[in-house]
Amino acid sequence: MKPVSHFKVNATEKAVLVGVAPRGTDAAVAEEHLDELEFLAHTAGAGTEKRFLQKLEYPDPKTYVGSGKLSEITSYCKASNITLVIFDDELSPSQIRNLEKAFKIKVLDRTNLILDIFARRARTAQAKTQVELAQYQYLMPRLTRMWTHLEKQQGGIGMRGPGEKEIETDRRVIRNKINKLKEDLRKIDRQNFQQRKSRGNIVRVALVGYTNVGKSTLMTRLSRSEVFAENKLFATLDTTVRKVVIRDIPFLLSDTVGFIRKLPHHLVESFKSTLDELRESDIILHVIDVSLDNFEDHIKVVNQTLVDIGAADKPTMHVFNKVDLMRDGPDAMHAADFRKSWMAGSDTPAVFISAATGEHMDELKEKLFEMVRRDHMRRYPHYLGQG
Ligand SMILES: Nc1nc2c(ncn2[C@@H]2O[C@H](COP(=O)(O)OP(=O)(O)OP(=O)(O)O)[C@@H](O)[C@H]2O)c(=O)[nH]1
Ligand SMILES: [Mg+2]
Repeated sequence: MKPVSHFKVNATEKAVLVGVAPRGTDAAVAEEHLDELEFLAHTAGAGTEKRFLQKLEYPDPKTYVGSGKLSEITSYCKASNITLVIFDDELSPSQIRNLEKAFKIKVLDRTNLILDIFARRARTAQAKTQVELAQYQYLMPRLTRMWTHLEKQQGGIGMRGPGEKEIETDRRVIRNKINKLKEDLRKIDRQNFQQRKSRGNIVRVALVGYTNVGKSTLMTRLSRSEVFAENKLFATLDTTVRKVVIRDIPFLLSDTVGFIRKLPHHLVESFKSTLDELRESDIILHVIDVSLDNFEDHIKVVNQTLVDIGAADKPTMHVFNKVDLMRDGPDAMHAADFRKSWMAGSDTPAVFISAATGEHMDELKEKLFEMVRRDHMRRYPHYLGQG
């Protein structure tokens, strides 16, 4: 049994997006959140036709949006042959049920969309196992719905809905599957732990940041070897580690999965071993796409995620990337001002670079060298490096 086949996004899918924003939310911010949801939908392969945004303090517990909005969306979907409705939050099992009843087409929530992208992106056994675990954990409380779906698809003899017995059997199958995946992950963990131990006492630097900010592009530039980069969300899921030498000091540089707001908690849990690399690193290079209007929100999301996974409070450098996109016009002025005020207002070292063009890479290397050297000297007090 494959976990999310019912939720998969097809290339021909015509989708609408639905979000709620508490009253008082800046309209531009609310739109940015839907922009991101649209980018996720495109990454998963769906075309998006329209977005619906409702101002609500909290999503409605029964139907996410209010009844007026619900009928507006229903009529639009019918009139425009929409096949999929995507919501910007994780929906409860009963919300999904109610919404599907109202729309009579497929409903997908943010978590499911992200899981779908992760499932496509996973390459190594570790990433595949981690995604599959998160998928089954998401599926477990939504099992009733899956059965109803299956019946509909198979013509639904009797159309009575599933018997409790069948759901129980299915729950048991999934519970066993979850245990098996956890056991597989423990094995992979042990191997990784041994591998990390055998690397010796070398300084470890981790690239972290919001998804699509340019971590892999920077990794390629620093390590002079190709690392997969793409203008899609979550291009990287697996951790890549490369040995880099600046002047005469070697260190290990790792590139790993990017963060996003409302990262599904099942994913964070099941990606524990991937995130070990971050937890165990000595220095963090926090990469930021400074060309985005909302990059300061992204910084907050990343910092909070680092706290959540227990990887905060490490020596950190802010790497403001993609400055090449801000070179002209008012943007350039803004960039210069911003740079000045940021440097004055923050204790964290910062550089402004373009990983794509290589601008200011020397400055980055210089500052990184100093950070690595400090750590290296602590480990090897008698080491006589230059610098
Ligand atoms: N203009 C410009 N584009 C860049 C720069 N750095 C990266 N990009 C582009 O931004 C996109 C994302 O780059 P990646 O290196 O894949 O980003 P990432 O942070 O590894 O993304 P995920 O692995 O998906 O989280 C790609 O299309 C890159 O070519 C830059 O300095 N300037
Ligand atoms: Mg990447």
